[in-house]
Amino acid sequence: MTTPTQNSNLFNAIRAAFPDDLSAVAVEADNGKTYSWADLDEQSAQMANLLASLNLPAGSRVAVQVEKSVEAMMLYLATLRAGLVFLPLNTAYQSAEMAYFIGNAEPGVLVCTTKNLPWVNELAKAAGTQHVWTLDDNQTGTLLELAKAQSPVHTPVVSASEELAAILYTSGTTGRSKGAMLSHGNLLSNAQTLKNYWGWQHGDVLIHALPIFHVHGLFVAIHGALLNGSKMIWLSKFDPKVVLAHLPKATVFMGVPTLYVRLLGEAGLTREATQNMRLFVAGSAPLLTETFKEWQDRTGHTILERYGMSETGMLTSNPYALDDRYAESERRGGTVGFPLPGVTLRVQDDEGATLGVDEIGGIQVKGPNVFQGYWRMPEKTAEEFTSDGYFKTGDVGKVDARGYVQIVGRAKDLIISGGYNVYPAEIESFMNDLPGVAESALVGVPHPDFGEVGVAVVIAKPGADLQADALISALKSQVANFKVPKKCFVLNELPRNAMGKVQKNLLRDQYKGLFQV
Ligand code: MLC
Ligand code: AMP
Repeated sequence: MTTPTQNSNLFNAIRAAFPDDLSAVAVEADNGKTYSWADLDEQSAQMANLLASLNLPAGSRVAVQVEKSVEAMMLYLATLRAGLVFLPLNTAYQSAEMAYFIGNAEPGVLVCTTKNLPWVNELAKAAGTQHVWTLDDNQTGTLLELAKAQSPVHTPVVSASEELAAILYTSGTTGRSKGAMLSHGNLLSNAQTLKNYWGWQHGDVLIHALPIFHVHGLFVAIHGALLNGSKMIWLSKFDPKVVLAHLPKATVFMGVPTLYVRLLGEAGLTREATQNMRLFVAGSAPLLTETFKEWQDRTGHTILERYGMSETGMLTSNPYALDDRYAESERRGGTVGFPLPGVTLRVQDDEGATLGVDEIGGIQVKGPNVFQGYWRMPEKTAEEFTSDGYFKTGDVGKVDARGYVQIVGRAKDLIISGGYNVYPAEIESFMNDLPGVAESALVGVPHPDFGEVGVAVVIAKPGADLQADALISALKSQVANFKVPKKCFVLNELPRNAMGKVQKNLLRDQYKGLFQV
């Protein structure tokens, strides 16, 4: 790696955007606490000094599985400052899932809740992790106790643009989860692009209602507000009534489609309630055109839908204002808009031929936001790139004559439920290991709240008496709750084609009406 001539540490750019008045409120949390810009600076400096005091090798991972809190966000900033690699983990992951992540990432530091400490300690021991700290969502834990003793002044480590800032685990269609390695340059370029494209402006206030262990809440939302020196209204959990109550004080809201569906369920969602708002952004899963239209009717606002993924950050976006690269630039429901400035996007067929207008194929992308590869998986990384350097997203779509990108499906066997990804292969492997199960299949079917949910079909071993409820209970103790199938059916056999492949399309068709109202 070359010696960096300038400091591309993402935190530097974030810190440079802090307002001159550091005593102003940066975060207003729903527990009644407020944090000034000076608080963010000094407390993240203390945590960064604590991390630095460990003298960990460059590139060490800081794995974090904690409830959402402002302190958890400061730990992210501290990790950037210290030049280490942030590795956020969904709080829903259970010990069996965590064992894989910890074993694979071999973090130098692990931060968990006090409640999980006993089993996390065991995992840390097995992975050779020396430092295990706790952080709870009530401003307690050993991390904060240790950080308090540190200096509130810290100069960010000099980082090259290609040095790693974060690893986000994203499951594979087959096999285990892969850690997508994101560099300071990946994250910063994407954040700056979005700041301009979405017209972030002085006085903006963001309602932050998403979890902070995935791209949407951690990068798109937090970077957006911080790089604009904007205040955040920090909600530890999404509650439509609480969001409604904060709308008059805010200008920007970001959510997965389920959040919009739930807000639409509130009678208080009116033009009046949203009149102070400048921008509603949706993404992480398809936004139904009904939701898009109903939102327009009820509030007068047009949701801006964008598309992205862990490996790439944001790739496309409907326009905020006129996009002079295109003749028409309105926000169109059912599309994910145009490739963001700096992103090159093309659609190819299975033979590698680039397709034309309205032709459906695999979406491939290139740009400064595209990740550095999968952690310790060079072969998997190579498989996901074309010979001319495009990343294969696994999404299927088309580009219309006006330049709008539309996603029509996924080549990857993936269910997106309420914005969380569920990989059938992973759940099927857990189900196949349950006593009495011969084989199983998981398919995604439409759901009015979560967009899509998993439905399981299970075949018993000869002589075994399987009960659907018992299977669901058994799964609940092994995998994150959002991955548990919402329904399970015990059948005599799985539908297969002449090649012996399970015909999931037939199962999807059979169960598509299960949750429809
Ligand atoms: C919760 N449950 C879910 C679920 N969330 N089931 C399916 N899918 C989900 N997403 C279930 C739980 O298992 C539980 O069931 C019951 O619902 C109540 O749990 P809860 O924790 O109280 O749920 P709730 O707080 O209502 O959460 C729903 C939600 C949450 C929509 C607010 O799922 C959420 O925050 N989703 C956002 C995910 C996100 O940020 N994605 C961005 C990924 S980044 P039981 O049976 O156990 O009681 C990405 C890239 C990009 O994709 O482009 O942005
Ligand atoms: P993740 O692995 O969590 O980063 O999820 C990324 C995937 O979410 C993408 O590959 C898409 O399949 C999906 N996705 C994100 N945004 C959208 C969107 N606006 N519409 C449809 N799918 C989306």
